[in-house]
Amino acid sequence: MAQFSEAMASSKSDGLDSVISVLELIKEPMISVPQNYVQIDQQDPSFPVCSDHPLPTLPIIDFKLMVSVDTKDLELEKLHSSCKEWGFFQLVNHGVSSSVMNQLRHEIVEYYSLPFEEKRKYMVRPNDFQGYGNTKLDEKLDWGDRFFMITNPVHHRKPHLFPELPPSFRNPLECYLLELQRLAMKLLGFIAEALKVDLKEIEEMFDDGFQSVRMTYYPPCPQPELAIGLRPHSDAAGITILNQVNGVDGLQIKKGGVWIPMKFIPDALVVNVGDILEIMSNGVYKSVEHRVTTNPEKERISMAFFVCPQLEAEVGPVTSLISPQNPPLFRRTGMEKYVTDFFSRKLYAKSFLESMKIESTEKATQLDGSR
Ligand SMILES: O=C(O)CCC(=O)C(=O)O
Repeated sequence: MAQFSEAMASSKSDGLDSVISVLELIKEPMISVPQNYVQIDQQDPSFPVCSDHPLPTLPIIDFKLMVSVDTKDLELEKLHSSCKEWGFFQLVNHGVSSSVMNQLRHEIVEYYSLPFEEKRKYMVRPNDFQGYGNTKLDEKLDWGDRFFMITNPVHHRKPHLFPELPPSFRNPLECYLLELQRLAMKLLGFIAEALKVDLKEIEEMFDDGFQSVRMTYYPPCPQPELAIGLRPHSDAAGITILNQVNGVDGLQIKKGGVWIPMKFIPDALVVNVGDILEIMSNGVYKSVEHRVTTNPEKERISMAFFVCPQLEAEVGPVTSLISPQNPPLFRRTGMEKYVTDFFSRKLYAKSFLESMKIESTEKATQLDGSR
């Protein structure tokens, strides 16, 4: 565990000067975004907005239909094809208490309206990456104030973050996380069924697993065509459950080389396949690149919950999916090393998953041998 903590501590931000708040920045009237926020990727087209091309809609999975004997098989098929073809779906009738969700929404808005001096207490500290702020990943910055923290195992919680949140925020957040953890375990069970792999193997890996949350506030942006709320990336997790807290759109998913905007469905949660599930399914399911655009008028608030295996688990293709006809596409590695390696890299597209591919390792070994 020490190796994990030390490596994580030295892996990211090098001091408070690299942590910036966009909310603070926009307190001064602004008509153009500062140069270090200009980073829109012009290469991949967005889906054309015109009546000839109706917007492709993200699959919708109804949790109620999945738990009902009469409708389960059909919904499982839909789940399987959504994870294969989209890597994303909207989950309705998920059963997460609406009072907990409403309370949480209210408290997140309250949190972001706290004076900067209050939020400063939770700021990302030197040589860390957990906490509040817009951490500098490279010379360019995303247009959003994030708050990232590890929430499970509980002894990995930073004493100045989760435990120090105002109780009015901390308590509904704790209830929400417990509900999401239960929901995640059920979803992973259905995913195991859909993939036809041993349910126990998946349950044992993810039970009381490594979990984290990223809450993000994307303020209105004076030049949305130039800045990006969150740069393109896939998630390192098993699955991610995203709550679009204030219902403002902005999430886009890359499919067939085109960015497709996702339409908000009230009370739905968005679930996506992460890199670990792509690895475990040996590439059957896809972790898909996504990004968040900015909006000239409205702020967007989201909370992503990342569900991963236990730190003691081994990440790799599920053995029952491997055969001479279907050889492993990804390397196996301990979860602790996986997390450390992930946090020591830049968040960029699917670069981390690429590094896990057997092909690339072999190529690297061959290259090393030829030096
Ligand atoms: O804010 C969003 O909608 C997406 C958040 C996300 O992708 C992340 O936090 O990794």
